[in-house]
Amino acid sequence: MKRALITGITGQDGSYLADLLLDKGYEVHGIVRRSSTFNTRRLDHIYRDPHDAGRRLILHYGDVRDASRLVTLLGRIRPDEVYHLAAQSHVRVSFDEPENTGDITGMGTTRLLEAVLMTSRDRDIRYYQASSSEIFGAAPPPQDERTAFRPRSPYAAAKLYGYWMTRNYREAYGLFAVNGILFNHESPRRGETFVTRKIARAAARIKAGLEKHLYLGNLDAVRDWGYAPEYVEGMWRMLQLDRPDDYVLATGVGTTVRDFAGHCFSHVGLDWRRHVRHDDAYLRPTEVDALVGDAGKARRAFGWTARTPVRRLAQIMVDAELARLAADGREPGPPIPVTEPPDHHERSRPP
Ligand code: NDP
Ligand code: GDR
Repeated sequence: MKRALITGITGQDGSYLADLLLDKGYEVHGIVRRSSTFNTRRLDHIYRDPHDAGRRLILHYGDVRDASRLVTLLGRIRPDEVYHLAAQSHVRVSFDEPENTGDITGMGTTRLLEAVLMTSRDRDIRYYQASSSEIFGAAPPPQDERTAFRPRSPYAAAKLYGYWMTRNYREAYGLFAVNGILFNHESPRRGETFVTRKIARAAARIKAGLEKHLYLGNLDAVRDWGYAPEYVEGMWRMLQLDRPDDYVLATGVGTTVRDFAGHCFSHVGLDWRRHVRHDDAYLRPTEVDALVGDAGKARRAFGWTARTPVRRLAQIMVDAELARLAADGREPGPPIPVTEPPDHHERSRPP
């Protein structure tokens, strides 16, 4: 039985990847941060009691800021494949917490790569790095593996450092290490403060009469939004190749935030213009105007293509929000605002 270790298993991608690897017969180990409240909600459907002898999902406390713990876990688990997904992954928050983002998203990668190297002496470990289209930043679309990097946020700079460290461990030590340069991918499991989930959730709540307005920042930003379960399949495929390399995963279609809102609201018979309002708080000190990827290299190497068009993605996400409201038995009541982290006023956009 193959054994995989996933950092960031409690996140959107980690939970879909755990589903996929369990389906493929893997024993799946995940690193979970200790928290005063449950942070394993996305794993509830696959969680099995630790006393269940047949379980194949095993969770361990750990943190990518804690190097010795990573070495201990790697030595004990002895995985065949390591998927490094843990990150402070919110671009806007990275402007509020640049140092923390550098520590987790940047240095966390080096700590894990070192732990992999230290414990892989007599065996091959395959390592996946969750790299990001954000490393292209201000470079005009379409972007692919040969596009120059022009990061525009502390998050993007930290991810670019992780990208180069991954390449360096591949070239310096012969580690089977790949960068998956993934463009935005979304799902009903997306964090509530990312724009697609925020819009889908608000459209459903407004339809249900729970809220009236949705506050957003830059509606002109263009992103290449795909469906997350297809992207974790691409991560796995990259680790099954004969040789390690770096690959873009993307749909190739760009959509503005405005049009994504249009797709979500029209799905529930509403006009987004009547409900969306502007709030400067959601603008970023430096914005990435347009990311649209070319995944041709992944298609040629392992036959990967995105299959879910953006309008369908919006419908899937809104339908999931409506189903959540129905399951909660929610009647129209006092509005619960769609919020972002409280310190979002701290930095203003430069003139
Ligand atoms: P999420 O924000 O949903 O998940 C991030 C995960 O990292 C969570 O499990 C979180 O734990 C964990 N984490 C955060 N800090 C630490 C830490 N110090 N130690 C250990 N674990 C930590 O991200 P996604 O699932 O959307 O993305 C997965 C990865 O892919 C990230 O690295 C992201 O930057 C990258 N990426 C994502 C894209 C996307 O469109 N989704 C596109 C390109 C790259 P907790 O649940 O406790 O917060
Ligand atoms: P992004 O995702 O920054 O692309 O990073 P996000 O959904 O946060 O923003 C996308 C675009 O929407 C604009 N926007 C808003 N964004 C948020 N969060 N809230 C708003 O109210 C709002 N209004 C407009 C943003 O300015 C931006 O242009 C995601 C993350 O998953 C990263 O971890 C990953 O690396 C990249 O995708 C690829």
